[in-house]
Amino acid sequence: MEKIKNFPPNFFWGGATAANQCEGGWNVDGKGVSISDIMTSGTHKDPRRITPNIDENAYYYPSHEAVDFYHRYKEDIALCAEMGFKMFRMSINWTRIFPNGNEEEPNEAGLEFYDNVFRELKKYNIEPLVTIYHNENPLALTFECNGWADRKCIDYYLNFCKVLFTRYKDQVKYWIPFNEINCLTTKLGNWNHAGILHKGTEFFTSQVDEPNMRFAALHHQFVASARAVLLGKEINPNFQFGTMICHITVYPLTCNPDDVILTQEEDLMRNCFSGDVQVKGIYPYYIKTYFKKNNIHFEITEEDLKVIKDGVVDFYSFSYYMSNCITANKDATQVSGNIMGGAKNPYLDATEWDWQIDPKGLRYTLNHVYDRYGIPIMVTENGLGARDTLTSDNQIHDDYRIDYIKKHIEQMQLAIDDGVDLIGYTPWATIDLVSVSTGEMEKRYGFIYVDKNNQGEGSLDRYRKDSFHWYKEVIRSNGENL
Ligand code: BGP
Repeated sequence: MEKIKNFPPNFFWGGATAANQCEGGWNVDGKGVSISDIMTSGTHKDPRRITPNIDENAYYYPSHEAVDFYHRYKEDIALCAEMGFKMFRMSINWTRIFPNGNEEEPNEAGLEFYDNVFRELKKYNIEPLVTIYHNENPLALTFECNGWADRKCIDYYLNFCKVLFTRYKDQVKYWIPFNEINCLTTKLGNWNHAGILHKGTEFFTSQVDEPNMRFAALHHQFVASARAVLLGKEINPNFQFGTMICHITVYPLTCNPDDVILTQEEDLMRNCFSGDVQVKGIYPYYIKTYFKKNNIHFEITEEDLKVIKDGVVDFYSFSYYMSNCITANKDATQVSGNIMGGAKNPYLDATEWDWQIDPKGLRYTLNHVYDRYGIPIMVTENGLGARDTLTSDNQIHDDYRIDYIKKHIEQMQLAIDDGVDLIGYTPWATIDLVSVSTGEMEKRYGFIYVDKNNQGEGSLDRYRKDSFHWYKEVIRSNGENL
């Protein structure tokens, strides 16, 4: 059948990053310590540890140097421009601006760093897409009020937002208040999404769960997000705000109605709940029932509900890496790596980290989301984590990454043809950086290779991968030449 629609002419082709995973410079120019700075390195089998007692000799902390974007942003942005980027997704490290999160006055050196980054992007006509919060909570707020468990954090965050909106009102138009806000619907989100320290433990941990606290933290982030939207629009009515949902697309493993019902529950809780709050401005019926049945209590004021209703976002953005199969059958074979578990899908291949690769699921998801919300959509993360090899003549032949991204772009094209209003694609990641789940450097996602290994050794030199040249042509041809 003939295609009706192609990628629109002003489509935002680009790439994504996050401050804590690429900047490094963790303690320079007045920067404070963030919760990501106290996460040790780890491996697939031995997950990252998180300790507030920084001991440089005992542990390796990947974010302390990361890939040194802090000092190399000019070189990196020039490479993005060479690929033809229209959009660059980045986050602002809260602790560069407010080292402890609670100061009255911001740290000028931190603000200047982002002035410089925006100036550099502007030079090449690259639109910034700024995540205000990407796991960079100030550690001091953990000690002061247990992070987002306390609603005090909302005011600190708003103060941070006010400084950003005022300072960058002419440099930045697109904002994402929280990265993957819905991770707090599972215990996975406990540590790096909310900065909550569990009582009686020396460590932050994602193994201990306290649902009351977790859902309270999520609620505080919803209120903070809505207040940020309202405040931002006062400062510049042209600002556009978006969700950022870690979209875990779910299928019933079989047509057994028990599997179908479970899948629906999972979709509502993991994906729809946060989207419904941020896009529709409501606390949906199913979550109220869930809270009642599971005895979950935390404070929701009338004022909170009003703010949530008024402060809805303008676009829906999400990360898409995989899909999960859900089943009531306890004996079904499970996948080890999929975020939030799930049963093995016999029709799909998986990455080395056992994330099930499902390009068609992206088209399905885009239609699902557009049907539910009917607002513009951006895919703000999608990509393949893989071990790359640097050849003796400094080449990286990552045809597996090209294959992954190509297949996902094909499905985005089909979704656009279906009628979905997709406006941008910023795959993860622009450049190799520190992996969140493992802390490894060698789980690479970038179009740009960085010479650094899991132990933190390497020259930090940048090299163009084969995918770099390929993506450049994709952008040049506006998605025609895949
Ligand atoms: C998302 C995060 C990113 C990124 C990505 C890949 O959840 O928003 O920060 O890291 O996942 O995950 P990982 O690094 O664990 O492979």
